[in-house]
Amino acid sequence: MSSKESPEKPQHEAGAVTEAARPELEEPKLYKVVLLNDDYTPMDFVVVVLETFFRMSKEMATQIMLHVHTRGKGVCGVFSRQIAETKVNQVNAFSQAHQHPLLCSMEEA
Ligand code: TYC
Repeated sequence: MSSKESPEKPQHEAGAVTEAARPELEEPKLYKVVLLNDDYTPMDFVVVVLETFFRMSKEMATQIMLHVHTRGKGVCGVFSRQIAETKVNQVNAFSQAHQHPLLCSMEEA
């Protein structure tokens, strides 16, 4: 494509007006960031993780923590791949630094 052309710009050629072919762009995939239950991480620590890394209120963080505690896992949020990877790495590093076995992972949404 020359510097003057763009996919949105109609092409004028010998009186004909045509739309340039515009390749379809795929929607970027989304990923659920998931927290897993374990028997050792203190409930208060999980609430702090949800408040700190997922910007939840204490009330919402407590609800999600109790959901994970009773059901085994729960969704903390849905993000693009890069943001989801960053959240997972931040949470797991924070848990390790505090010597808790809390695990965070991601799944295609
Ligand atoms: N099951 C933990 C306890 O009884 C609390 C907990 C909740 C741990 C959620 C992890 O993702 C988790 N102390």
